[in-house]
Amino acid sequence: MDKLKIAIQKSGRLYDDSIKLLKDCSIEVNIGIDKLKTTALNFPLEILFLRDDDIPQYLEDGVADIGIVGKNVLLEKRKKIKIKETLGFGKCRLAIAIPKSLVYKEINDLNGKIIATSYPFLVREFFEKKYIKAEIHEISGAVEIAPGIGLADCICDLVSSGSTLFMNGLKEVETILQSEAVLASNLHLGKPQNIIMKKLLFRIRSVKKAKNNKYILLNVSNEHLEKIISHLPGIKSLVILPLANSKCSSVHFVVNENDFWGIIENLKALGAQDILVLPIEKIIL
Ligand code: PRT
Ligand code: ZN
Repeated sequence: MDKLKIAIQKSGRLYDDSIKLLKDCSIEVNIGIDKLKTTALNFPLEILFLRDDDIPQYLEDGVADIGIVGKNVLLEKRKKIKIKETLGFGKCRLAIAIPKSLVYKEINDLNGKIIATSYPFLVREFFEKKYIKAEIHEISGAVEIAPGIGLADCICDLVSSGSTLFMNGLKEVETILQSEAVLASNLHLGKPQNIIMKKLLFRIRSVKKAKNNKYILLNVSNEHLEKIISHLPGIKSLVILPLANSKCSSVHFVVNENDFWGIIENLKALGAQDILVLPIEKIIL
């Protein structure tokens, strides 16, 4: 049977969320001890476990058909592959940081500096765009200690909470890239692989959409019903049902996570009662 080969990180920050994404898509995976590759039990998918830095090359070469990798790695490696979907996890930013004690007014302050990074291509590209002339030192790990040991004046590295920079006496001054995990694909997928990828993308999008939404059920006395409805503009899938108590109705709708608290506070003030908030597993569009 035709299968789609997906590359995911063998271990590290993207591993758990990548496995969870497959699980949320109802794809069952048995992970053995050697963990080099495995086959999904109920979907035509073969899973290859690789170092994240190697995934773009394997995608370009067609060793894997699709892969989950940080946008930062994907853009740094400059392989001929295509981003199919952003995945909403592994969020971080690629940022330039300098010692806290230094005064920083503008980007020109970076002229003539030595910068340590594991992302030489993205840093060079950024400096060229900004007409900055700086010396780039490529190093592969523990970039944050470079200024402290006199290896560089400043660094460019991934930041999420900012605590690594803080602990090393550094401050963020420029953001080069906002990054998150993406699903990328080989440019020349075979027809069967393309069909399977589309099925997988359909599931991923349904899971993503569901994560950003909540299902709300509330009760309201009929005298407040009009007002409640008028405060739900643009809400799709609005359902109004009579209750056994004929003076009250039940109102059901789906709301985006970002609008959730604002809408609920308003509705409560307008007389909504017994508000139930339910997570949605999938939204099939
Ligand atoms: O072994 P392999 O090569 O596969 O893994 P790796 O060690 O190269 O990568 P890994 O697992 O550390 O990161 C994988 C991906 O996770 C990265 O390519 C990013 O896309 C994403 N990601 C998200 C991060 C971070 N957040 C992150 N904070 N990757 C690294 N960091 C590091 C950063 O380099 C710095 O050392 O965490 C530190 C900063 O974190 P804060 O929270 O202190 O700011
Ligand atoms: Zn890596």
